[in-house]
Order: sequence, then C-alpha cells, then structure tokens
Amino acid sequence: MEKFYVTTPIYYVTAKPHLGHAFATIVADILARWNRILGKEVFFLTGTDEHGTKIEKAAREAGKTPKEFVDEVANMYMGAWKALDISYDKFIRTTDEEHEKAVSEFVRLVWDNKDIYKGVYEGWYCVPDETFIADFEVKDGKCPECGRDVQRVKEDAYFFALSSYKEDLLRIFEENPDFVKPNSRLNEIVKILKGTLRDLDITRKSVTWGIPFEPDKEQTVYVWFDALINYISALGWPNGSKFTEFWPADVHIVGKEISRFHAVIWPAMLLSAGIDLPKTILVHGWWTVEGKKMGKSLGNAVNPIDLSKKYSVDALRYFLVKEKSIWEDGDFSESGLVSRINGELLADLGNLVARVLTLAEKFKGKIDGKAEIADNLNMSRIMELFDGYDINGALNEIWAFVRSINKYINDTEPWKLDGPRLGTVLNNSLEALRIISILLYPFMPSTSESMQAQLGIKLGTINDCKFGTFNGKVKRGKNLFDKIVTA
Ligand code: ME8
Repeated sequence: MEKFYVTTPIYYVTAKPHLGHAFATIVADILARWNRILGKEVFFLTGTDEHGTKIEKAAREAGKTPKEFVDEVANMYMGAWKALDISYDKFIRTTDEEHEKAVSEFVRLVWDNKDIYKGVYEGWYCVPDETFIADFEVKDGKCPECGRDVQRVKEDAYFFALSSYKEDLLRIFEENPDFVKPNSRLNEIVKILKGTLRDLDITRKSVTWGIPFEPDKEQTVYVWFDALINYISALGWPNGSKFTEFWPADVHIVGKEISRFHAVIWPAMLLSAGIDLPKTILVHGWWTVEGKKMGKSLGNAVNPIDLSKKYSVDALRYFLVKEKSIWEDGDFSESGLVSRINGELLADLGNLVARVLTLAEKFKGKIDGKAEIADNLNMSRIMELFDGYDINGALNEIWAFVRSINKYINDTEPWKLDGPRLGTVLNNSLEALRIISILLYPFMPSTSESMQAQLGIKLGTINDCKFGTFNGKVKRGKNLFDKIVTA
C-alpha cells in the first residue's frame, strides 16, 4: 500500500493553542484525510516542543516545575485537536523517553561524522524564538524576526558544521524544485544559503531543561536541534519499523518564520547523519489581526475552540481554508467567518442538500437516467491541486462544482417535473451530492458524514467520485447549517 507521511510543527508549550496553530494542524489533517480516501496508508504526526530556555522561564513564572508545566499544556493541545476533529496518528512530545534517546543517537552519528566541534558562542540569543542571532542582524537590541529584546550570551558551546553543507544543499534545491513550496519561499532560502552560512551552536551550557549532550554532560542539546529530530523519533528511528515504512516524510508543514530551520538546518543534519531527506517542506502564510501576525506575544491570539463552539467545527475548518491562499497571509475577522457561513455553507450547500432531498423523498418513481452534469466536475484539476498541496485551490474547484449543481437545479426546475424526467434530474443531483460528500470529507468531516447519513450511503473513496446510478436510501435529516443572525 502506498504510504503518506505528513507532519505539523511541534508547538511550543509556552502558548495555548490559537488559531494559527489550529490552521497549520487543520491543513495537515486535510492532507491526511485526502490521502486516506486516495487509498494510501497515512501517518499524521503532531506534537509539542517542550525543552529550552523559554519553557524553563515560563514554568518558573507559573510557579510550577517544568515537567508539571509541560504536561498541562501538552494536554491542552491534545484536547484542542480532539475538539477540532484532528485525526492525528501520533502526538509526540520532546520529553518522551523515546525521543530523548533518538536525539542522543543522532548526536552520536553527527559526532562520529566529525561534524561537531567545540568553541565559544558569543553573540545574541532571542529567547521567544529560541534563535541565535548574528551581531549585524540585531537592531537596537531587538530580534530581527519578532522584534523582542535579545540577550547577550557568552559560553562554551559545541558547533555543528552547517556551513560545510552549503554546496550540497544548493545542489539539492536545484535538482528538486519541489523541495520547498511555494517557489517564492525556495528562492528566499537559496538567497540565505548563498549569503554567509554560519556554523550552528547546537548546545547550551546555561540551559538545564534540555536533553543532555552526551559528549559533554555539562551541556544540553539546543532546543531546535532536539525538536527537528521529532520527525524521525516519532517513527521509532533508528530501529522502528514505522521509520522504514514511512520515512522520508512526504511533507513537513511549517509557517514561514521557521522555513529556514526546516529547509536548511534539518536537511544538513540529515545529510550529516546519513538519513534521507524529506520530500517537501510546505511553507504556509500567517493569519494576521489588523495586519499583525497573530500570536501570544502581541496578545491578539484568537481562540479556535471558542469559535468552533460558537459556529461549528466544520464552519471554522472551511473558513480557514477558503478565506485565503495557503501560501499567503490573511487577516482574520469574525464577520468574514459569518459571511462564509451564510453566503456559502448555507446558501450554496445546506440549501442545495435540503432542496434535493425534499424532492427525492417525495418522489415515488425510479431514480436513474444518464449523467448530464459529469463535465461540471473537474476531478483531474482537483487531484492536481491537491498534488501541489494547494488545498485552497482544490476547495475553490470543489465549490465551483457545488455551485454548478445549484445552477442545474435552477435550470431544470425539478419541482415542475414528474415521471422519468424528474427521475433523471434527481439521479444527477443525488449523484452530485454523493460525490460532493466525498470531496468535502477532508475539509468538513462531520458535514460529510451527515450528508452520507441523509443520502443513505457510505463514504467511499476517490474512485467513487464519478456519476452512476444513485443507490442510496434518502432520509432528510436536520439542516447542515443554520443562518447566523448578527445584531
Ligand atoms: O515555532 N498564522 O513553535 P510555535 C498561521 N516549536 N500559523 C501560525 C501562526 C499564525 N499567526 N502562529 C503560529 C515553533 N502558527 C517550534 C516549531 S518544529 C520542529 C518546532 C503556526 O508554537 C505555524 O505553522 O511557535 C508556525 O510555524 C507554528 O505555528 C509555530 O508554532
């Protein structure tokens, strides 16, 4: 069976899950579910990043031990993903024993390959981003990435010979133009690579909340070096059978602020350890609020669970993918969400299902007849968009099909028909709804399920997305969506 391995970033436990985290995780869930209905065996990984300075500091501020603190927040993430219908196969935590062992083994391989040397790190460190920053990048004592204060650090440290992988990485990017998506992000990475690529400090002497660095126990492993290894430790690397089955990953989903870690540092680490590289790093854009990146630091984080309770999980999932291209930034507003519910989910889909099922339930004749609207569905385009991970494009294409069925109903006016002609129009409409219920499954799993319950059918696979003779047993249920009335 063909395999598909998809991952999200593992989230820092310093922040509670917000809409940005939910977005990245929903994107991964959509790809996982899509590949399941393609008939592949899927492994979908998410989890939490639990070591490092900022977590140590956050625990102290909360009056807890780091362990108590990380357990609490990791549980919060698991709860959030359950609430949002995230179908992950494994939730990894970097404090898992299996992960810690894998990190030590990884360090050993890189060490044996003579890619680690001792030196002194003197420079700046951004605690919220857990990033080392060169002198020339710091402006007025602030981090160039997030704008927060940086700390001066001077300590003995071990370095990874990142710079020696520069040419290899450039060649890999040249040979695999899909290694980073979208292309504009690949170009940015190539530009970074062609500039000065410094070796990376991979240990911290002053940080105790971390994985011991085996060659020198006075040091702990730098949190990013530790965190990236989650993508293989979760599969039981070095010995696990899942590693043999699922590695290399098909796609690592990451936000644009961490593309450099995934497209430069991670592949160099893997090259040094002699492990295959992942196939694609998918770099998505941000959700902003009034133009500013949503996040804890700005205090503008939107709670996805509150929204899902207020409007439904599926409405939120739909909105996050439909509202903006996956590659670009998009500004969040609750009014935008409401207008997608009323104007699309209810007006295009909910009403269509109600209209067709009401007519079908009343009809006593035979539902069959030739396909009249098969050409409205561009399956090869949908497949192609999914192949390129453009899930916003795919959803737009699916929605064009939904709208075309509304037009078909308006044009054929089935409420004025009867006999075999009505049987044919109903057959086309019901078959269209059956196909829509499959295509929407990755995006809105419970809406898809509710459509199937009302159509009296089972989910099926992508191979079932073609017109035939409808053979479900129709039973109208409750409306898929209700109108949201705002004051
Ligand atoms: O960076 N819009 O964790 P993190 C869209 N632990 N997506 C957003 C977002 C926003 N406003 N804010 C966050 C870390 N995200 C590291 C990762 S991986 C080995 C280690 C999403 O908790 C986006 O995917 O800061 C981003 O890359 C990720 O959350 C960062 O989560």
